[in-house]
Amino acid sequence: MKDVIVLGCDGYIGHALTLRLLESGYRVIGVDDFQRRRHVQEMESFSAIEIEDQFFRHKKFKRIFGEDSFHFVELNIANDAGEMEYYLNEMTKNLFAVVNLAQQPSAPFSFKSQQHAIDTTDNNIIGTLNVLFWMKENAPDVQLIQIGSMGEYDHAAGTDIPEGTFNLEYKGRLATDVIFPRRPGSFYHASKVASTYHIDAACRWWGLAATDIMQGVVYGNWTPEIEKYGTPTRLDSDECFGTVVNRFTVQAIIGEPMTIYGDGGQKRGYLAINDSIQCLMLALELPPRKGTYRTWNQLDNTHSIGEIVHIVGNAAHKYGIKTASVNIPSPRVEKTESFYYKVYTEKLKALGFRPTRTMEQEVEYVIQTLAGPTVSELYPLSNVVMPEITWK
Ligand code: USQ
Repeated sequence: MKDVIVLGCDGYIGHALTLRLLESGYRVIGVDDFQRRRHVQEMESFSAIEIEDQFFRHKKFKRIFGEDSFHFVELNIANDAGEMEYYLNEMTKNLFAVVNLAQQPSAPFSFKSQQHAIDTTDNNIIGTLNVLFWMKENAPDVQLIQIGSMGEYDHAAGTDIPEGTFNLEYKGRLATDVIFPRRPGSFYHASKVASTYHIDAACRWWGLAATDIMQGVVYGNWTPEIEKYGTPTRLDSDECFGTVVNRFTVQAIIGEPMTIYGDGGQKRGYLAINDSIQCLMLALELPPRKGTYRTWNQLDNTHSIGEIVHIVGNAAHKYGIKTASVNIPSPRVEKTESFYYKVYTEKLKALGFRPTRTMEQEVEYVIQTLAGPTVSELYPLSNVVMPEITWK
């Protein structure tokens, strides 16, 4: 049995990935400090789709997949490198890969205060450094998979966006495999840029192998394992942890207008959670050679915010839900008029990636899961519809 360490196993993607790994026969060493649960509480919000208590979840994994299939340690990887080293060495038997999802993932949360910017930076950058140093000493031959962000690039720069690296011609000479210029959209995204450089360097200096994924905005809740075992991942809708499709879907269900920031012309890349997991599994099962830093853009489609309002609206109307939208000044510093946006996504396709879920399907799945007699339990989420955190 192969071991995979999932750092951040209790998060939105971490939980869905852990289930897929267990279902695929891997032994999972899960690490989390439950900060996502605490941060959503700090936003005075809750997951619209009810999730299990963490300890109940872990017992369930063991019951379904076997006592030795899943092991968990509660730990913050940025705060305690010593403890992390001790537990990871104790718990792993036949390590195959390390997946680092133990990151503070919200751009607005990183702007909540100076301390939030510092905590995001510490958590994400120091956490990643601790993982790299642990791997150098203890697991130099296994792959690191890390999720970076499409927001490391300037979305509105007006150029095509290649896959992480590109060939740069300057004064008639060609530099190959150069890291494509970054211009992060928030303190959170800046922490991801730092990790890009740290991971690339660790591959060059120490011979590690890594896949650093530039992922778009993830949405939805369906995976075959979530459905089969009735163990959903979280679905947030507050201004920090609700990504825009999930936020609009919940807003539609509770009868609030969809909050379009600015003109709504801003484009982003999007991906259903099942397809995010599909891509992570491709990275895992087709590792790069030792000493290789590999990066790709991970998204299925690009949309403007205005298009997403239509997609959510059309899906909601099928269930008799009337929707509305409101344009409010963007709390972020971002271009919200329509702009040129072309992202290359050839590498994943070459590895066999085929999207399985459309945005419409995911919105309908969430509506089917949430709409009904108990929808009134979601009404308190009306309090987290309007954004209050600004970039300025
Ligand atoms: N937006 C609205 N209305 C809302 C919420 C968001 O118009 O109520 C707009 C934002 O202005 C932004 C776009 O939707 O232009 C996406 O915002 P988001 O909150 O869904 O996503 P973002 O802050 O970009 O971050 C999310 C994840 C992050 C990941 C990133 C990928 O939280 O972890 O790295 O998506 S990317 O967007 O490509 O940078």
